[in-house]
Amino acid sequence: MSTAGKVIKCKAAVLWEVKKPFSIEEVEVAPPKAHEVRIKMVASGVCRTDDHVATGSFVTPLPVIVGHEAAGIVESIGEGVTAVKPGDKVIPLVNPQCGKCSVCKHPEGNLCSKNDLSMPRGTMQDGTTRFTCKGKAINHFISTSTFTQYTVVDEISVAKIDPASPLEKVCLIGCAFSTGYGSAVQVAKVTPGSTCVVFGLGGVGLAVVMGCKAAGAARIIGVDTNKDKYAKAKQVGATECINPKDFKKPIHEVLIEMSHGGVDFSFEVVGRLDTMEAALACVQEAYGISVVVGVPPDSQNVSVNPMLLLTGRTWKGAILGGFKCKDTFPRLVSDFMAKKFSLDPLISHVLPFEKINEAFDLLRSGKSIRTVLRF
Ligand code: COD
Ligand code: ZN
Ligand code: ZN
Repeated sequence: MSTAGKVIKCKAAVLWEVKKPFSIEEVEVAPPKAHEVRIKMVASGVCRTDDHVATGSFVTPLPVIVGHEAAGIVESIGEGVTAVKPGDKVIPLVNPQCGKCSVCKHPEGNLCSKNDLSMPRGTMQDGTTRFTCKGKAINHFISTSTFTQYTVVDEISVAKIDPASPLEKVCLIGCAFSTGYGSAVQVAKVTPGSTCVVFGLGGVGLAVVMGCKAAGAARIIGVDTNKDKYAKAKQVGATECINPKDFKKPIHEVLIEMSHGGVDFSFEVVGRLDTMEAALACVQEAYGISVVVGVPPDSQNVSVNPMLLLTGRTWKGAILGGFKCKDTFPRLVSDFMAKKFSLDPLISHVLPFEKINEAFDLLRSGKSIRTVLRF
């Protein structure tokens, strides 16, 4: 029996309060309104940004259904939807692409003015929610909300992908993979034969290494304080790995020496101010490019000597690898299907959706790279 046009009762992980576990509840998911799409979830990765909501360091209206790195199948569509139809495989988009705002029309930049990231409202574009639990409206999260068997997103926040793609893998294209890979190929625009440095070899850092390799970098130096991260980094393309604790000199000086005058590209994928400064200082002074990928601690500033920039360095950053997601995600899925890169190195655990709190324990203890929840 078709569920189109009807309220769907299903299970979702609701975060009622910060610093509390997720609670698996029965929720009601309203049918999609005009220009909206209801999606049956198949797989969702667990990202640190979801945890930042749970700990209270990313503020978005509560109660909420978080989760944003996912893939699923369109269950039904609202009036006027043309981009997808029921049965299509899709990835929900943290960064919508309305196609009309100044950012969408600009060749660079991807933070569409319709995003719910910069000042989260926790709703659909029309300002209302589609989730109800125990008679209470439950908020959406950054245009996606994927820790639920069914979600509703705006048409501008969904990308149709290859019908043959394995959703339990390509869900990572929704965040971790694209964030890292895009930082190398789209934001830094790494060039063949170049020398790159990646600070932080977690899941996102590994995806940066993959991007540097795909772009043809000759040398990819991984920097991490945890030696256990080196084997996997080398497996995906790092040519050498170093530990700042092994040197008396500041790490940027070590890197300048190793590269005979400064590296071509550096990436900060830790989320610390001192590594951001080191990443900027280690690039070649006249043409080096440094990209901030990690989210810095709330309300803290770096202190940088402007001379570092005056000589010619470029300092940049971007959300989700700078990709215009609606245009790019289908292409990334095709590249994955064509075996241009593998997502397996990023997936350390696969768990049933109901074990979501276990997945967060794995993340917090540093035991997982990415856990994929299956529905
Ligand atoms: N020097 C070098 N490495 C260090 C240091 C240090 N001083 N301190 C810690 N590290 C290492 C850790 O050992 C670890 O290996 C790595 O840094 C960090 O990895 P993880 O696993 O904690 O984190 P990731 O890879 O999942 O990524 C987290 C980011 C730090 C990148 C985080 O800020 C983020 O997810 N940013 C993405 C921003 C974005 O675009 N978001 C879009 C929507 S979510
Ligand atoms: Zn836009
Ligand atoms: Zn994320």
